[in-house]
Amino acid sequence: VEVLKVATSPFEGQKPGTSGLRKPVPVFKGEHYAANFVQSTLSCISEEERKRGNHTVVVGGDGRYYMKEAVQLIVRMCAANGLQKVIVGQNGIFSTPAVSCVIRKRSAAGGIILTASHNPGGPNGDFGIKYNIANGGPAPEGVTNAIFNYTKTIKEYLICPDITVDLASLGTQRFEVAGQSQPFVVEVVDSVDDYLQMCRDIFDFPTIKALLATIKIRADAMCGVMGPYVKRVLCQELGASEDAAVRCDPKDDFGGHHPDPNLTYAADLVNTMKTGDYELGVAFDGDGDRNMILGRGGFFVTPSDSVAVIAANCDCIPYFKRSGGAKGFARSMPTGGALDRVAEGLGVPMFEVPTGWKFFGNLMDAGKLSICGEESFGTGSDHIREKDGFWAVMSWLSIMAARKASVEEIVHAHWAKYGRNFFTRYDYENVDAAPANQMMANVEQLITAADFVGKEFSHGDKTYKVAKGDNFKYTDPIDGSVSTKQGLRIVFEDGSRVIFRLSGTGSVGATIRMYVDSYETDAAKQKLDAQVMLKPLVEIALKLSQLRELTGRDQPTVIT
Ligand code: VG1
Ligand code: CO
Repeated sequence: VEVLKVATSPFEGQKPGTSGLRKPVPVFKGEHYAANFVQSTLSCISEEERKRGNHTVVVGGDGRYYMKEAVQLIVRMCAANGLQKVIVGQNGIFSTPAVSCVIRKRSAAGGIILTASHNPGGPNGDFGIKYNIANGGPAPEGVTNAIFNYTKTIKEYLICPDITVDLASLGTQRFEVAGQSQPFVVEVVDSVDDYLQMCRDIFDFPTIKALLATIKIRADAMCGVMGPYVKRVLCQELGASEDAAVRCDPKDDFGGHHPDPNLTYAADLVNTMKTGDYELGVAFDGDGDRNMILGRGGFFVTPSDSVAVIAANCDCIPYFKRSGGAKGFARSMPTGGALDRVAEGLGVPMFEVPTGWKFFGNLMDAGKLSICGEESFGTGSDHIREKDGFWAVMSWLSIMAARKASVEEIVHAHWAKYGRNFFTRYDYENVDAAPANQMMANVEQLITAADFVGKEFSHGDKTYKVAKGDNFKYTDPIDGSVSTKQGLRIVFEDGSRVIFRLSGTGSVGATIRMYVDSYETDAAKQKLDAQVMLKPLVEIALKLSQLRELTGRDQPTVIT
């Protein structure tokens, strides 16, 4: 096949956000739009990285609308750009954690993941392209900045338009590319196999299987990529009952819903759990890196608690037991502080990084981090370099089996031992950008003013005194790289925190996130409702930011 050089010109705004480039499908479908970004990505893989990575790139995505076209485009461009091999999931399907797993297992140079995660899909939904590096993790900022800079000056891209891959058939397809000494190889692999093998190494299947013979689980894939993984691993391998798998047929528009595992968008699961028929309810996002954990009756485990519970009980998981326990824990800055208490209790080092999984990778590669999480339903470990929804579920099953306890009992025992961090996040989606930016600017000015520390804020009978206000700045302890402006943070003297951030995963307008975290040792108060407990701080935060006044939004779109 011939290699074609296509003339193009830059598009504005091809800057990868918190997790790749995400835009509405019609934007990606525009002439040259996706090709420009793919060329910029491929051009940023150095000769040395290609060599070390066996000239191989892994490609796959969450099944959303436009994914198959994008896979063909990427294969054509990889061939034209001198890569020797592409490994792609059958029908283009790979969960995000599966791509991370396959990159590592096959020692590839990197991977290209086609997903906009929890954003809705379909012809008018979102699409996304994300590059992961050889360690299996999201490209760090140095790489995403290089890609962005390339998109600003791109003049041409390389493509082999005559290559079309049969994505349905497992096995190897070869293409002779003009001017290249070796054939270009595309290997279509089963979407689940490598991931399943990895799970076998991490967890004890017989133990989990025995547990699932006695309790019922309900797993909602929200019509995203996780359907095949749930059916194969949870049902076929581990014997979960037939009615365990719900919405497990991937749809390119996710059935018209937000494939986002939280109390709002996975309300069906919550209602099913309220029947009391199931001991464990779990949901995943479109690309399978997020998870929600519910106990019988719909008992909700906040993600900040979930990672803390897994960390505290990691001796129930063979992968950690083998290596003599955890090396370190980490959470993103806005995530509730429950994990910090566990780190303290176990004498394990603790790290706080900016929002986004890419910041955990260096610590893991350096052998300093084993278990980490984000409040945004992301939980994971150093078995791969992405958050991993299914891993979180398997971890919970392992703990339930070892402790012989229910989800609720495990969480209550955890609070009794470590105290409880109450946590909530308010999302204001699709706000006009101007007032959102104005609000952030105002808050930053207020909280970084010289007289802010020591100020007191009251609501009802609660008063909080400011200990610190800043715009979070992170220096990577491994490579020294600095990331600034990672969220406006107000810390009060009792350790309670209020944080404001603008989302970096939306595709239109602005999304404001407001996070509130507060620690409670009083056992009598630990079982109270988080919204009730955090009400004073929420009101203080809304008032000092003037969020309602500036955005015109009385209520958030989503509360978690
Ligand atoms: C959000 C979450 C963040 C997460 C990111 C990617 O980012 O807050 O914690 O890492 O999504 O997750 P933002 O910038 O919108 O707050 V996923 O599952 O969308 O890849
Ligand atoms: Co996701």
